[in-house]
Amino acid sequence: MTAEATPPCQRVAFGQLRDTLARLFERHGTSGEVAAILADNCASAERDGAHSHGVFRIPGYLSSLASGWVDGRAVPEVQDSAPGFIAVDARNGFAQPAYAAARDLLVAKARANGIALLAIRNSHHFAALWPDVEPLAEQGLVGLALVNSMACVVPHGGTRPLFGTNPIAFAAPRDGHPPLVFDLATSAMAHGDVQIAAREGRLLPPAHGVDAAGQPTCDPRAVLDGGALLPFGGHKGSALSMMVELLAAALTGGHFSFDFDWSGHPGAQTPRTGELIIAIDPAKSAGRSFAQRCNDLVAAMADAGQQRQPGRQRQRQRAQSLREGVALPVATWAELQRLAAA
Ligand code: NDP
Ligand code: PYC
Repeated sequence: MTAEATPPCQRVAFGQLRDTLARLFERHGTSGEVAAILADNCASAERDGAHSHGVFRIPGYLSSLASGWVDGRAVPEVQDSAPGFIAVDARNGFAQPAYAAARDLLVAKARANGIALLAIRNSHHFAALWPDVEPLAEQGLVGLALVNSMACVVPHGGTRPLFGTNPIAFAAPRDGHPPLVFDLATSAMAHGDVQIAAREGRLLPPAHGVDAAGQPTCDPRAVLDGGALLPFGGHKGSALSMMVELLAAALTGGHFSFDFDWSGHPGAQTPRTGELIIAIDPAKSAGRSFAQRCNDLVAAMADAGQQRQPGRQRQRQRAQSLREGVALPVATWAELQRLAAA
């Protein structure tokens, strides 16, 4: 396998990228409101260097929209179920507009009660998860989000794919610093990164995937072509992935990663599942300032020799992109502009 040479890049202002993506989504079947939300999400991922969920995902979004599998004009239905529980039916639309429709209520309930849950069902999440929790921490809340996806991960010791790549994202406020955020797939690798490795002609690290016969492989094409990923960390990642299926699907009323059928919609790529978001107000704690204690922990981790805090690389990339523009391959930017005009 020979790796492709890096293509020539150019810098595009974040706002210009976001506006172009908004036009693109709207031209390809979403409402203006949904287009603005998806565009901001996708441009933010590209800005922060989260390449597996930035503009790389655009063909998948458009293919799903064109197939009729997802409704880009869906208007979510918000149900105020209990003092600490909100349920949203995304009505077969994207998860982010469903979240946007209930976000203020989630924050208000978390502040009033100390904790609140937002259970989104009948939704499509095709994006990075950190945008769903980072803004909560910027408002002083602790945020936790879980989403399940499509069956492409073999449970530990199993023989066929069942779980999704099922990410978990967490954000905590810090005193005088940007929030502490992590966002990780519970599979050994995100499915998007397998696709990028295949496109770029790179091998996967050992013990990440199996081929269609269930044999270990480092060939990303073999993983994509009937093979599967493994959970990260053996039985431990597998248990976390199981938890995500239960909380993001069973608790919300969404589909498990293995029980939606998109075979009638050739071209469908966005998983139709669910998402659970939990917001906690640390001001309700009787302890010292949570945000200060978060700083204490980060300092102790650095003191213990940890060189890189989760989320730090993404924040650095964001700062550079906002200063210099978002780096995009010249051909990719031209294609995005073409699609936005088409
Ligand atoms: P990574 O393994 O790249 O990163 C996981 C986390 O670990 C990040 O918070 C990252 O911080 C941090 N990190 C990475 N390397 C180090 C290090 N050396 N030391 C300390 N911290 C580190 O993420 P994944 O590949 O697992 O996931 C990529 C994206 O894919 C996520 O945004 C996820 O939400 C998305 N995804 C979405 C799915 C969906 O269904 N919508 C399904 C699966 C994945 P930093 O950000 O600063 O690099
Ligand atoms: O990268 O694993 C992934 C993924 C699945 C759905 C959206 N992203």
